[in-house]
Amino acid sequence: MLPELIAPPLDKRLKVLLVNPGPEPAPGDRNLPMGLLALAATTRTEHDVRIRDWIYERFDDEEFLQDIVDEEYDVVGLTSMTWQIHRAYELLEKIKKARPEAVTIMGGIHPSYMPQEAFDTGNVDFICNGEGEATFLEFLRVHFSGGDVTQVKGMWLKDETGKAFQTPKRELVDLSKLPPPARDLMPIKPTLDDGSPNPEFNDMGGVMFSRGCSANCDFCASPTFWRRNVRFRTVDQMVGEVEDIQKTYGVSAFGIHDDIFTANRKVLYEFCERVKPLRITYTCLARVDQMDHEKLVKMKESGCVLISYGVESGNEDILEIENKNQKLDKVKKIFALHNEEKVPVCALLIVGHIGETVGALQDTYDLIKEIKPTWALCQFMSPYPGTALHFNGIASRTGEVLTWDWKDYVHQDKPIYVPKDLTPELMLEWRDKIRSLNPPNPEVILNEWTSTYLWKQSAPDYEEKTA
Ligand code: B12
Ligand code: SF4
Repeated sequence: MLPELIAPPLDKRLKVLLVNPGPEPAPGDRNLPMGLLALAATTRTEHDVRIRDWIYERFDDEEFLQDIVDEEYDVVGLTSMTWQIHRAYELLEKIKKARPEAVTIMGGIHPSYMPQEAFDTGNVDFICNGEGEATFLEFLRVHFSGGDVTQVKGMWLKDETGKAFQTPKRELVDLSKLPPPARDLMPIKPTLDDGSPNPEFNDMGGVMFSRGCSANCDFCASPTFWRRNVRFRTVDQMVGEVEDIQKTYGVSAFGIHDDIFTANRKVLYEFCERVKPLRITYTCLARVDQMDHEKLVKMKESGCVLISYGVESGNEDILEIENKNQKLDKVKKIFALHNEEKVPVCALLIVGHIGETVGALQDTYDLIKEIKPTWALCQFMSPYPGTALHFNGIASRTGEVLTWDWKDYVHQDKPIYVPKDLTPELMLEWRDKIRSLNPPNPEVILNEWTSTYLWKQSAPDYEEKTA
């Protein structure tokens, strides 16, 4: 299944707990923790794995800790993006106190880039650096057989003084060799207490068919994390997962979370052809330079009801400074195609670009008025770990970073980074001005990623399709 690992399987199954610590990214916003589900799928081939997810369970910390003690887990692993990290550290402190015998390991984008910060909490034993499937399985084999973990590629370890050091990078895995994500381990009950169907089951339609993006935008962590290497699962795997979700959970609305779902024409067309008879609806992300009329029509015919594009800014100089490699003519062309074909389209925008001026913000405003997206989502630029903005120090050189307290990175309700020619007040004013171009429906804007509301609105035959 995976490339050969440096140690043989253990002769016992470990008890492994994988945790999504929360908090919720925005009120009511939930998404399957796809990294943990992928990790659990390979790990359970050798160990007993359970997933706990605060976002879905809202567990009481005391009950959660008591369960860890009662179940006597050997390993507790937490995932974390930057906006979750304060909650992850809080939980880890409690876990270490409640069950010091358990090995604690972190993974995900934040600890991969901020290992020293994580080790300095005193509650993190090991960190998985980057893609987890092969690294975690190999780590468990080596550590629990008393082997030398410095030989395990893809790890952050700490020396006797507590200083973080990394083992060599691990080769990325062949996605066609991985089992489907372990959705069945999600702690979501099929029905509510009153016996009615649990609406959270709709989230089971969150899927990821590829990893990586070939572009290199300064504000994105994907290029470093996935090394600009775009890998797809096979179309058999993609369609099989769709069918399985439909059959098991009765869900026919899918959110495809790949960085650029349209990157491979052959894979895309085969997928479209094969899902057409399944009568699903789906949303996805793409780049305008990875889209054209033929792709759009095929996608529409196969059930695509929304595509979101990183439009980012209406000023080409800004796009160039930040390595977006995107031309406004192409943006205009693709949005016109969407409006012609009546496929809803979302423009993802950022306020507070490097070098942004009021004039450049006006350009963005004018662009949105011209291209008429179904709606525009507008966020503040933030120097997330893993982005060039953070690790190359670009943010600090080109403006002021108002806070490095990761808690402030959760809700995105105020500016975090302010470029030289702007002020926080101007950024708020322009964010609201751009947002005001949206239809006045906050429900749609808040739940863009997961809302079946949107799909119902945009696909008039939705009820019929899913009946
Ligand atoms: C889907 C997604 C979301 C979803 C939810 C994700 C979730 N499941 O909870 C939503 C839409 C909510 C979301 C929101 C945001 N996201 Co987001 N998101 C993604 C996306 C596209 C995919 C995540 C994913 O599932 N990856 C696939 C899995 C396989 O990878 P993974 O989770 O990293 O897991 C692997 C390894 O990390 C490791 N691993 C992970 N956990 C663990 C744990 C252990 C114990 C071990 C051993 C290993 C391990 O093994 C896994 C399998 O290989 C990524 C980009 C990307 N392509 O990864 C951005 C990304 C993670 N998001 C990002 C950002 C910035 C955000 C936002 C802050 C955006 C914003 N500006 O508002 C918001 C959140 C806050 C808010 N206010 O809303 C950044 C993260 C940067 C950072 N340093 O944290 C990314 C990298 C994109 C980017 N532009 O740079 N996001
Ligand atoms: S912002 Fe989008 S296009 Fe740019 S590197 Fe990230 S995923 Fe790729």
